[in-house]
Amino acid sequence: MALKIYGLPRSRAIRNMWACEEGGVAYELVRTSWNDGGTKTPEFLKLNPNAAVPVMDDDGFPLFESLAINLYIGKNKAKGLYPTDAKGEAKLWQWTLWAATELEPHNGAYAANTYMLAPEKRDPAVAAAAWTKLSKALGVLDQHLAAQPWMLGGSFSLADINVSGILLSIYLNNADFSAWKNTKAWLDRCFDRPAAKKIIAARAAS
Ligand SMILES: N[C@@H](CCC(=O)N[C@@H](CS)C(=O)NCC(=O)O)C(=O)O
Repeated sequence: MALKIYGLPRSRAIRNMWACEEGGVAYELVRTSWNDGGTKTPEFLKLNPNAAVPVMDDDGFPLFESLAINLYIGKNKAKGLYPTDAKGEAKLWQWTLWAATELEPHNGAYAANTYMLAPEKRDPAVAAAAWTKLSKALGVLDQHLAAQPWMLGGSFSLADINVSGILLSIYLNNADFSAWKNTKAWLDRCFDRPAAKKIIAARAAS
């Protein structure tokens, strides 16, 4: 049975779709929205009591949190995305947790108050404060990427998906990354990959 991903291409489920596409993993996207009560049904809440997408169901094994799902897919299902040595694995965890804590909250606040919320609900001051905090993290990322083309060194890995996947939405909505040349070039490289183009097309079509 194909691995099931509950969510929509215009949600964090896109990170899991990307990992599956990159790693040659067969999956079924079970289209589920939080806007129509889809995440509040008793069946859904058994899979994810947080009433949020994505959630994965691998033949009866449920897992929530988009980046944890990617770590599971990368380690157990995908080909060529997960480091084969303990130190590489630790660096993947480091960057994944960094992305979840240092990027995700500021990225979300910036996106919500720049283009996601209805115009009358956006607060430019919150957007500006979020961008300032995001800038600090982007500076760290830029310095890291000055020395190597991909997050873990010479080749693309799950770390690239987990970090760049968080920035995908603001990238597609014209956030200005010009102050971070290495990061901008890396984002261009990440999102120009065939698997990334496929999920970006699915997002645009949805
Ligand atoms: N930390 C969670 C966040 C999940 C999340 O907030 N998902 C959004 C869609 S991208 C959602 O389902 N929100 C439910 C709601 O707003 O009611 C993850 O990365 O999976």
